[in-house]
Amino acid sequence: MQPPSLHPPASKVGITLDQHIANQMELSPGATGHFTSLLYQIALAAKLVDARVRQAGLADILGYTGEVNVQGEQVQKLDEVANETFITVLKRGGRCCAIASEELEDAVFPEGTGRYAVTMDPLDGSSNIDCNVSIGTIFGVYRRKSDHHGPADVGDLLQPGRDLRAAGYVIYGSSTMLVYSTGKSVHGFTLDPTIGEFFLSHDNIRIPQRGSTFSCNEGNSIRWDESTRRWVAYLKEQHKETKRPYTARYVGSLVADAHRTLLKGGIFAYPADNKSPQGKLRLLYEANPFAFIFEAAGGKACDGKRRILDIDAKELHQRTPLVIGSPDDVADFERFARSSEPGSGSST
Ligand code: P6P
Repeated sequence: MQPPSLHPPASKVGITLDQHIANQMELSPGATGHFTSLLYQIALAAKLVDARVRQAGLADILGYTGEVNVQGEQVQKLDEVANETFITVLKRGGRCCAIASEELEDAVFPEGTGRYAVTMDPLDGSSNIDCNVSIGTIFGVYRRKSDHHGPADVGDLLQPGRDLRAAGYVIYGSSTMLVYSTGKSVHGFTLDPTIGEFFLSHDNIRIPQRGSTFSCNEGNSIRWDESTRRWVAYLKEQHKETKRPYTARYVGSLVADAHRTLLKGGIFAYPADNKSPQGKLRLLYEANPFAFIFEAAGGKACDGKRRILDIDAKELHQRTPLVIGSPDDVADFERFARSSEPGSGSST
């Protein structure tokens, strides 16, 4: 008996990412194709990075360069490869006027009249690279604010998350997936490495109203405030109607933890603590893109008190506490956070 063909007949071929993006453009009256072209470039860069991630163990690009990035973290070679790949592709594409990257202290302003600004973490979770844990790319796309006949400036990047035009991430895991949203819905595409094409595999992702998993680094609990500790203790209590006790899942790679939470429901939290009073994660290229995606999938995203997408961005590498997940689960977190406010008096 013949094994099933790896390449089904054309009639069975799924929807490619490029086709999906083109279809979305057709739904946008007056679209010029610039935004579509930018998304194609991001997908191309993702494929190029995927190829390098898959080779990393063999091509001796694991390990440290000895450099230290703006975060004060050891830069892994794969970080540099990913950063350079996205910047090169975006520059050549001509649709991007400004780029903020976790790997660069200052913004990059490609020449030309690009109408979009991109914020990105080119390879998030890179400390996990050499132990083969899933890592990822995170990106956000804004419309340019400055006059496109003149030079772009950092104001094109320092926009609130609610003004994002699109956001997405790539997870380089057991398979490589690109998940993106233009605000109304969220779609996932899985890479077929045999032909280098992303195919629609998760159409219109919706997060469950409530989950049964929580994801946070409890190793930090000694540094949390009392309300955060009480929130985790609450999740560990026995209470069938609210699916407690919850299961704990924490990879330590934001893209992996967020992706699981998006698909299965529950909550991911990287709260503030007395070592990182502003939180650890970055607003522009980690929190905002995921907040945009989670809200488009019916979820919620806050810093404990404020909606992430409403936080004003004052600097490129600004940190924020991040709580994302199912709406009921994020509401529980906010209830505990409010209980710590002076005069709250509320019992939780
Ligand atoms: P911790 C990875 O370094 C990262 O930036 C995110 O991907 C991840 O969510 C977080 O840091 C993990 O931080 O302190 O738990 O190791």
